[in-house]
Amino acid sequence: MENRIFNKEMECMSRKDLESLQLERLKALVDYCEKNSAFYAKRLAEAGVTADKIKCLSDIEYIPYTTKDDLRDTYPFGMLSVPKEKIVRVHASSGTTGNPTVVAYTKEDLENWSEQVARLAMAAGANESTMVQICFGYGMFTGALGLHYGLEKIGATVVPTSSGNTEKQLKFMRDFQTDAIVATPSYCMYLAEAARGMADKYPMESYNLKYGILGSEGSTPEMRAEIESHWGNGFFCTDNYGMSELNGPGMSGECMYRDGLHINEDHFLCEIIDSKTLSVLDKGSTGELVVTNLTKRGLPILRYRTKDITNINYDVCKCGRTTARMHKIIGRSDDMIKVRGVNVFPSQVESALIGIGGISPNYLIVLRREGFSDSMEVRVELTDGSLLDNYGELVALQKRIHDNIKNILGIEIKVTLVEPNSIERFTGKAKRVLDLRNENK
Ligand code: DLL
Repeated sequence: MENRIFNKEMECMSRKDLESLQLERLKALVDYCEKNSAFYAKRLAEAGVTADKIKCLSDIEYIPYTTKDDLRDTYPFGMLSVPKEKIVRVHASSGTTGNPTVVAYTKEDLENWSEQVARLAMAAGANESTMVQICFGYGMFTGALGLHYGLEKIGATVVPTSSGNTEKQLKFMRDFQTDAIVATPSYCMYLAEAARGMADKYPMESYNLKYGILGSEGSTPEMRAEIESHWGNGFFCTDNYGMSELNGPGMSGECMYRDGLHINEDHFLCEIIDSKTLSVLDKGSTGELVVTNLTKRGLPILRYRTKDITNINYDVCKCGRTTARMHKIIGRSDDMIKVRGVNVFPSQVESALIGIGGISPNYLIVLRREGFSDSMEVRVELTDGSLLDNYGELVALQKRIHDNIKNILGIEIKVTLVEPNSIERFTGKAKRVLDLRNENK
């Protein structure tokens, strides 16, 4: 894979120059928020912060954190900093109870976003002669359109197949001789497995896939190795991180050396904090990632608590980029799980069970990797064991629970009704998720 850099000036800047650019952008952002955002003007005034108070990067600590709840509480447009007519795109997070988190972009925000994604896509191996199939679902999710415009910016040929329709995906891959795929690691694996299943008709050599720009969910090194060996022919994949609140994909991604995810630091100022004490930790420590989007204007984000756990390495990479690299996501400081690319909170399952007679509030979510895709089973306890003998009633109850949960999460699940008192009880925090996805790997 060739080592090409999309924006050398920004990606290979000296740390001193980068930090002064970040400081300049941070001051401008605080000033902008004071003047244009009713939400932040109030927050900043309460904390006694003005742009003049920011004299060095660590002065960011004067600024209060922003959380997902802030976005939900101000749903849909309470955090906009421009009149609505200046907004040219809106996205929203997947699968949340109550109000989703809505994010909005001005024209300038979209240009910055495409630039951020273009840099990471090139770091991942794409260039103007790449034909790339985007297998993320097009829609309110940021993954597909984010990669789409970033890849077009570098001149790659985008094939917007979206997710699903496996046979068609594979047909296009063979017929177009697609070079690269954009997908979640699990969908990439699923496609590889499906391709192998048809190998008697279409041998693996009929594909030309060279690399995968993967992201939106984590993958262990073992899983990555398995995906690569399933595609074979030297297939190589990189990990890409982002979140809707921070534009979407484009925040960080791996280069060919795969030794951490390069952060677009001229746009994203990162801190690592202790999730319990909320204090900022020393450079190199592991903790919760907090990000300020220095250039976002439609819906600015100051010190956003991502709840994702990682650490940041500031050494210069072998690829020549000077941008810091974050470790692959190690975990979450809350209980969010990602299932087939969708964000799921156990509390959503809980809310789906409320009001249904004949079941107790005890449930267990069991996650498995089945046929290289995630499967989610929800075990729910009956209050009356005799129901187990009444097939008709049991099936009706199961269907009601299934439909309630599916409506809220938007993904297919399996519901299993179990005997009274058969789900483990906890004296402390209940463990509601049994994640078996990396077992036997
Ligand atoms: O998943 C944005 C994205 C799309 C990133 C495509 C990369 C590629 P959300 O749907 O808002 O946005 O989900 C954000 O997903 O807080 C992490 O917990 C998780 N996540 C995203 N990328 C990774 C990754 C998009 N590479 C949430 N590794 C984040 C592990 C990831 N977790």
